[in-house]
Amino acid sequence: MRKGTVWIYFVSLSFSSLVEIAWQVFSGSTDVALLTCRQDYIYSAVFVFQADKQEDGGMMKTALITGVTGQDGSYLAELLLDKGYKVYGMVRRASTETFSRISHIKDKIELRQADLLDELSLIKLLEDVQPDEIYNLAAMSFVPTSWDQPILTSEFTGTGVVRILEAMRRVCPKAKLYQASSSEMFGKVREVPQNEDTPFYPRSPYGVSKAFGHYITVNYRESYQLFAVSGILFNHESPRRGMEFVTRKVTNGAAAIKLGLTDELRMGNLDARRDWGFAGDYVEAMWLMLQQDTPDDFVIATGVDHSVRDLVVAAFEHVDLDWEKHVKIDPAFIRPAEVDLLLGDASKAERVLGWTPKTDFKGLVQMMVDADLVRLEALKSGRAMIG
Ligand code: G4F
Repeated sequence: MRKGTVWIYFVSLSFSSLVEIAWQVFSGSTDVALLTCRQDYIYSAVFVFQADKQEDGGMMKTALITGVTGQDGSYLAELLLDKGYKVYGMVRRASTETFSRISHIKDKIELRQADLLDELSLIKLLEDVQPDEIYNLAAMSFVPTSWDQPILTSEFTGTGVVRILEAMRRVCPKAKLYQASSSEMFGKVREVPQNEDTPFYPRSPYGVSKAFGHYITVNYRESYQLFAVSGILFNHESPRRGMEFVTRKVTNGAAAIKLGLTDELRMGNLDARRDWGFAGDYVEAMWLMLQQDTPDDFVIATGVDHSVRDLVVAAFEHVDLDWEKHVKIDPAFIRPAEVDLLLGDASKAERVLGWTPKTDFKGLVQMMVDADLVRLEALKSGRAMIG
């Protein structure tokens, strides 16, 4: 449904005025819904529909983001607001929900409660919001936790996708849906680098659940002709990354040691290799996927891999510390099954979407260490801390 304002005018019109209005309607400069006639004049109730417009004169689009409080959700909400979207964020009614990442834009977006575990809540949400674009970013996203809570992970990260697709099919089949798929689906990789045709071999309940979410998105696209796409994003990080993920753990650790707040950083497997990019760059690719004429899936990556050890070296070097004096290996952080190497080939995204990453590995690590230094310095000196 189009969004906008309906203006109602009661006027008497001559025949020539009526012709003028009719011309405007057919030329698309306005929408007039109803005219009624009486005697030799035409007494008209004119319903004029004025569609919401963006600053550039285009139609204002409505987007719904699930997982809006997360790293990607917050960057995507900023991007869509900049582009003139009306942005709705779906939040769960959970006592652990944190709003710190969107506190700076909370007045500009509308938060609505619904839950990927509750189909009816999703149907009601889509009926209320009538989105043009849906970005399904919500998931249980920390890989180690998926071994502790495999069933809950499969409900949120896997079955949750079919719930939102089913709600979209019933309520707004003309909307466009972005599904956040993950390079974790490649797991024990079948080829290097990985592209859209590389077979999956997930190595965790999280990866298995994401593979289900990916395939059900493709299946609904092919079965019901929905505009539903899957973005296979490789690891993407930022100063808003959760502390449990390896990049943030390392940048926060290096900053804390530099400031004398601690002396040690306990780590797991330093040999694992990842293709790390900046989350702010990657949300642009999500948006571009929904601006295409035909739905398709894309790998989003930098095409450069580094080891966890490289990450540690880069972070500690940035604050002039010798990492070997501070980093200890702790078996508690070794996973039951490891993904040794992820390296993406995003050439299709470059060719079709015109997307390339803007931030390299060194720039990303330095940005994150610097942000942690600022935050921890404020904490150390007793000033208020957010994030
Ligand atoms: O930062 P991580 O926890 O990310 P992981 O497992 O690659 O998953 C992330 O990226 C995926 C995209 O490929 C997303 F789908 C997913 O939601 C998440 O965002 O771990 C990266 C690597 C692993 O090999 C891990 O074993 O770092 C290794 N590592 C070594 N020591 C550690 C640690 N990881 C964590 N979290 N903590 C450590 O102490």
